[in-house]
Amino acid sequence: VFETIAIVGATGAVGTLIRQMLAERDFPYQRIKFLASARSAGTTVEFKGEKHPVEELLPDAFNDIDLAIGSTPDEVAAEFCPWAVERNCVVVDESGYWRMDPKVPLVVPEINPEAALAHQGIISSPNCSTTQMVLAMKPLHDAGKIRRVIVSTYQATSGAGVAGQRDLERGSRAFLDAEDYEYETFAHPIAFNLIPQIGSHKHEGYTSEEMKMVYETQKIFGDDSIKVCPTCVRVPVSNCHSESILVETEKKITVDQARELFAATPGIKVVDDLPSGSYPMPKDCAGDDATFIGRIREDLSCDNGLAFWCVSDNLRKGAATNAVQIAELMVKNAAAV
Ligand code: 2RA
Repeated sequence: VFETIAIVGATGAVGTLIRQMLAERDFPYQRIKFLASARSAGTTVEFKGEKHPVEELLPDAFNDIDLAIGSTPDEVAAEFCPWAVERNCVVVDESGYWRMDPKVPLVVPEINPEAALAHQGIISSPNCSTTQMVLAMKPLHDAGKIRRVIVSTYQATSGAGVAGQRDLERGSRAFLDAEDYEYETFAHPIAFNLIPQIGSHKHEGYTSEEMKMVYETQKIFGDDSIKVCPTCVRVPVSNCHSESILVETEKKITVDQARELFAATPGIKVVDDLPSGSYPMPKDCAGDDATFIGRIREDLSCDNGLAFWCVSDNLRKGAATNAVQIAELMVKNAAAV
């Protein structure tokens, strides 16, 4: 339905996954373009077994593009999305820049697909730590209305890009060899350490990453009464964010009910058998589009509380997969008009 599509930021880690997914999922299009910064323009990328030129991200590149999927730094998205919209190109944007703009829907297709219909040219995909949490919250909210969430994240270095992963690998080697290592990405060593700060100070002692989890959750559910208290921590894991989540609901949900509700939710896989040591771990979830849930139990500290553990590949459902799913939704919506 969209004749010409484009990937903006086609050479980055998420852009590379988006390319793979469009090919794997047989995304419909007649022409495809790959755009990136001047630094990457002139190089080539692989797509469906062929090499394609990378074009420079300039306003006129959007003249003939109908749908773009963007994964770029915020400041790049701030600039290129209006170029696209002015030229009647719909953008699915993976950056953080537009997410809280009231004119921009923030969409997780399993939760609020209808929000995408009201777009004015830009549709945002949430931050990775939010996406896996809201997906886990969705069936519990539908069944018992969530009042409050307390979440602690264990976020992988891939969330800080390829340089973040490189820092973990090289920093670990240097640590073991008792050598010095200058970190490129992190303000403190990530090897053999935890860093309880992701992003900058944003609001009353909370970081920007933490406040994303508050604001984006309320926007996606369209419900400002859901209270979220997050602590976001960078951990020495290369890929897949993990989250310890406690939810308090208005109506009681038992552990068995919660397990059934999670299992019946598209996009969620339950791995939950403590006696046999079976629960989601980053090493097992990387490369999968699902959000994994385990360690489901009652919160012993309140009446209507549930506690669980949630792991998801932050580059997939937390980024590329959700963006491609939104693009698929746009194709379906356009076909239905
Ligand atoms: C991180 N959530 O993990 C960020 C990436 N968007 O740093």
